[in-house]
Parts: sequence; structure tokens; C-alpha cells
Amino acid sequence: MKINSTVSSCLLGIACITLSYCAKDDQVRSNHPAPATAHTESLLWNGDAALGASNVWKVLNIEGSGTITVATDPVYGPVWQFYKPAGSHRTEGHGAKNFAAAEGDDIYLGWRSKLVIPANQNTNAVFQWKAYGSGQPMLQNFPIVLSTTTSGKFHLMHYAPGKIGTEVWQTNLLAAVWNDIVMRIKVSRDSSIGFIEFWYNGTKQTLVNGTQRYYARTWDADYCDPKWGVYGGDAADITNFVHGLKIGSTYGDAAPTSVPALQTTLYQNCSYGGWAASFGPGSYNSAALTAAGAVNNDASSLKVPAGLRVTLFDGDNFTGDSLVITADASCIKNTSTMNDKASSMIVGAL
Ligand SMILES: [Ca+2]
Repeated sequence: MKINSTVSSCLLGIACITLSYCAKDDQVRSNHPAPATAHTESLLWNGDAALGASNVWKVLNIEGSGTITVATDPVYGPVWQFYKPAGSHRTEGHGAKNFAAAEGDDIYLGWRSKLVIPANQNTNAVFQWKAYGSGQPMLQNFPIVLSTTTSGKFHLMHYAPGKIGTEVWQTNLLAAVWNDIVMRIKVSRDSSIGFIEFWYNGTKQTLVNGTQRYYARTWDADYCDPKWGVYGGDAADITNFVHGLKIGSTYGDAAPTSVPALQTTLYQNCSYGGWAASFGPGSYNSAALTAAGAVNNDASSLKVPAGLRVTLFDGDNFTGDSLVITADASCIKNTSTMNDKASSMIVGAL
């Protein structure tokens, strides 16, 4: 509980101005190194669910019988819960109240999201940078979109004038676990000036053009606003949990703050003996497990604090037989066939 209050005060922009906080944050996320940018606090908008809908959203857009509520996550505390039931078309929060981007701005939008969604379910959007107004022509309508696909992907789309879509980045959707997102938008109608940069789980991504920056028109009609939630995927029950919403002038302002407390520890032997390696929420392939001190195909027990869900996989990159563990397991050979087999792992917040 102490952890949650620390995070809340940081999100309110009070406690996280100190260098010591930043050092701690970087240390915790050592498996996902953040870029070496100056941490000059300049939070432009705080979308913390603890502030309440009336202080965060301009408008709630619900088509059908969806709901936008505040849920309590065991790790992160108050989070937005966008629920779009089957048969409904849209459950979105249109932000950002008391923040208006302008052409020429260079802004970072950060949050973490946990999508509870059937496999291979497409959506129109779980985030959009959406154009509004009628004074200037609406050429793009939704210049930047994050959505899911029928092939199990989570992808970043840019829509040029004429709504011509380009898949700027994609990955396999990791559903039902938290994934951290930061998007940098250089705001411009000029496609040689405007650009997008994108971080996923703390790592800056290489985009479709082979670089880490995608130049494109990012400003349409009179202005653009961000929207989070679920749009489309009408046939399915879909929930998008969203936490840590921020807009800032630097990566450090916007990046989701880590919660340092909850870690799982893998051990070589039953009863927590031999080598040990600890992991916070995140996805770890064989290389990442090894880098943190674990040994491939060798773990036999693990400690899992309340609030975490650990999924061990026999194969690398989250493939093959798997085992879900939500409490301490002193000797997994007694309860499963996964003894001495773990080769990749996802640690999620329940
Ligand atoms: Ca294995």
C-alpha cells in the first residue's frame, strides 16, 4: 500500500522531481533500459485514474452498453477500465482535459495497457490520435492508431491524407498482461517535419523504415486529441485497462513509472536453493532470463508474491508447454511437468 501512495504522489507531479527517484526508476527497469534523456520535469497532462473522469477526459464516447470505470489493480492501484461488451461498437475516453496540442509541439504520450481480448480479435483502435474540427479539411481523420489484428498482432498505424494506412510497427499481442507504451509525436501538417517515435516496454523500437523515427503528417483538420479505450471489435467482449496516462515534454515525464516492489524469484533447486534470479513484471525470453542470472532448463522452484502471475514456457519466446503460477511454488516437479524446462517467462500483474 505504501508503494501505491508513493506512485500516486509521483503521478501528481510532486515527489518525482528528485534525481534519486529517477535513479531508482532506471535501476528497477534495468532489463528495459530507458533512453539517456535529461529528466526535466514538465508534465503537461496527468490522466491518473485516481483524479476521476471529470478531471481527465473531455468527453466519454460510448456507443452501445460499455462502461468506463476505475478499477483497483493489485500492483498499480487505480486504473482506467474501458469495457466494450460484445455487440457494442465503442468505449473510449477522449482526452486530454485542459491540454491542447499545437502545431510544432514535440510531445510524449505515455501509459501502460492490459488488453483482455480474444486471440486474433481485430479492433479499429485501442488508442488513436484523432482529428477534430471543420475549419480545415479532414484529410486523415485518425493520423495515428494502435490496434489489434486478426493475425494476433498489436500494431502502430499511420494514416496519411486519403486515410492511406502504413503499418509503422508491429509485434505479437501479449494479451492480459501490462505492456508499457510511450509515443513521441512531433506535431506538424508537414510530412517532412512531423514524426513518430515509439517505445514498447521501455525499449525504443525500430520502425518500418528501419530507423527509430517515422516522418509523417501528424496534424489534421483543426486539431488532434488522444483517445484511449476500445473501438471496433464489435463481436467480442474486450476490456482495455489503462494506467499511468501522462503527456509530457520529455520521455522521462511520460514514461510509465515502475513499481519496484513486486518481483518473482526463480531458483535452481526445490525449496528455493541454488542459483536465484529475480524479475519484475515483463516478458523475458531465454536471453533475458540468462542475462538476469537464471539458467535455461534448470529452474525448480519460484517465489511469486500476491498480485503477480508468472507464466513459464518450455520454449523460447513464449512458446511450447506452459505453466501459470500465482503463489510460491517450492518444488514444481511435484505439481507439473515443467521442472528444469523453463526457457522463457512472462511476469504479469494479476
Ligand atoms: Ca525448455
